Amino acid sequence: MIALITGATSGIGRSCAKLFAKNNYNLIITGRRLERLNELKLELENTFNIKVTVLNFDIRNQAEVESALNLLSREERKIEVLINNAGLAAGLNNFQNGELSHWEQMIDTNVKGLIYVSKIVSNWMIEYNNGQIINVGSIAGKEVYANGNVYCATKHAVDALTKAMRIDLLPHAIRVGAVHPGMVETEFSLVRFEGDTERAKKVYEGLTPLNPDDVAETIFWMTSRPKHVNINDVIIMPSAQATSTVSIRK
Ligand code: NDP
Ligand code: 8X3
Repeated sequence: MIALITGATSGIGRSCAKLFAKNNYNLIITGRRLERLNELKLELENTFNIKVTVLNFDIRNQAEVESALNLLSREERKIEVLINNAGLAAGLNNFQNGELSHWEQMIDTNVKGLIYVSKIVSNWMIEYNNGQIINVGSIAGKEVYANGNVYCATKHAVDALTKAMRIDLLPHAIRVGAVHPGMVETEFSLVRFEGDTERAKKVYEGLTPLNPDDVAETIFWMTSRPKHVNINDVIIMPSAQATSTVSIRK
């Protein structure tokens, strides 16, 4: 069994890599930080008796995505599970003051990157008449919150794409679903606030956020259902968070 996980250098993607490795999947892991990918490969291959293939690319660059995926052997292309996880939020500004470069980065990563990878991998899945795709959306793909504008739009697009892919891939027995988390403590806020650790810490102050393993376990559960069962959609929130903007803090 092979799982391809995008954005495995950190957070939810890294947790998925560990959990799927523990469950005997061979892995294809991707990201821009090559050193982290190689460290993870070494750790997982030494701990579990599995094979890990590292693909180092910027998901925003279609040519890079294509040539990296084309490096995979015929055997490695038999991907059973694709986890479209790579993504980010950049900034938290109202629309009128938003930065175009942030918006482009989010659209190019969260939407276009997901499309580039999925187009290639879904065609391999069609060839083998087998496969499951899990998209990592967000509660921001279900609700819009103040200053979330373009990040929310990209995650609404992930929600729409999940539904569209499920319809189009139905004749090929490819299952498609999404997981939409609320607050998860990863490098997400550090990235969003461009390395401002104090501001990032404040996001999770006074409540217990999800941890990346909580989300990985949900994704693994979705992929370990029997073949006749597809989990279309899961929203997973910290117990202390009711909506994007309503949470209870001590
Ligand atoms: P992290 O910042 O910890 O991880 C993000 C991952 O995405 C990294 O592995 C990063 O790899 C990869 N990535 C980002 N940009 C690119 C790029 N241009 N090319 C290739 N890979 C890229 O955040 P999370 O684990 O929290 O985020 C994972 C997903 O979960 C995202 O889609 C995010 O939107 C979503 N999410 C997160 C929530 C949260 O509160 N944390 C809540 C809801 C959804 P590298 O930098 O090495 O390229
Ligand atoms: C990340 C969760 O609420 O910060 O997708 O948008 S939120």
